[in-house]
Amino acid sequence: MFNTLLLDVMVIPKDDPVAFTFFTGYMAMLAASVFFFFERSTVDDKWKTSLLVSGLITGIASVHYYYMRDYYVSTGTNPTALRYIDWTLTVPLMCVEFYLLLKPAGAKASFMWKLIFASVVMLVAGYIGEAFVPMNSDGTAAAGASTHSFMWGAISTVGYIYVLYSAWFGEAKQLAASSNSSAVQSGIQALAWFVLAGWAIYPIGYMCMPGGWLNTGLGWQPSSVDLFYNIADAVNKIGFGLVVYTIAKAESAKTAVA
Ligand SMILES: *C/C=C(C)/C=C/C=C(C)/C=C/C1=C(C)CCCC1(C)C
Repeated sequence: MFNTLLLDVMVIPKDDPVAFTFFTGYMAMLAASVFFFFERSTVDDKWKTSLLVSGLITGIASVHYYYMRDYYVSTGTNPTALRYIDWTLTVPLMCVEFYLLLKPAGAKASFMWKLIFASVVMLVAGYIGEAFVPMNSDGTAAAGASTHSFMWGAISTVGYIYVLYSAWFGEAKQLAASSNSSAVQSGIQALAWFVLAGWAIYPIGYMCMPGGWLNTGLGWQPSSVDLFYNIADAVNKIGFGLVVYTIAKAESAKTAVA
């Protein structure tokens, strides 16, 4: 009886950075949610929804990480489906954050829906590219794998470029420019950097899978897909939330003085 119990204990290999980042990501994002939820009471009413969404993003991710770390540690394979379910919920919420921040500057719901649509295209194409890549039974890339991952990766990138363009030059940028708050302007600029530098980590991970360029070209292991995704998730989800928090705090301090 004792033995069966022991079998349920998960073993984290001490030289497995993927497992380490699954556990660290889980804990860090859980802590971030607690932080955002509690800090909500310290900002003006109009910022409370933004902080709620920040906490939801890290909260949803941390629950997924709870399951993904178990999945990874017990099977040694990539939890692709859980990963994309997580993203399909959290990335549209990041688009909602853009909208909430820019609403006082005149952002319309259509602005939000366009961003959400682009992000869903990005994720659905990425999922097809990753989950249905032709593989041999020994886990190596089968014929057509490179074409498959390139084609779906390219479609996904179109969605990504739309969000990137909006943040740097398009609608998001223009709305921020018409905002009379310098906190909102610099905040949107910071989010634009996250979309450029932080989100760019994901395609790097994607290219490590069998058939991907970094896998066939540099021989990078498929397990490093998750290493890149785990690092990127913690940076982007907590970072996005902190930018929103900083804006909310700065703006609330202004009204406190006025
Ligand atoms: C919290 C999760 C976030 C911010 C996830 C972002 C994911 C991406 C920006 C993924 C992008 C991809 C491409 C641009 C091409 C290859 C396939 C993807 C889905 C990895």
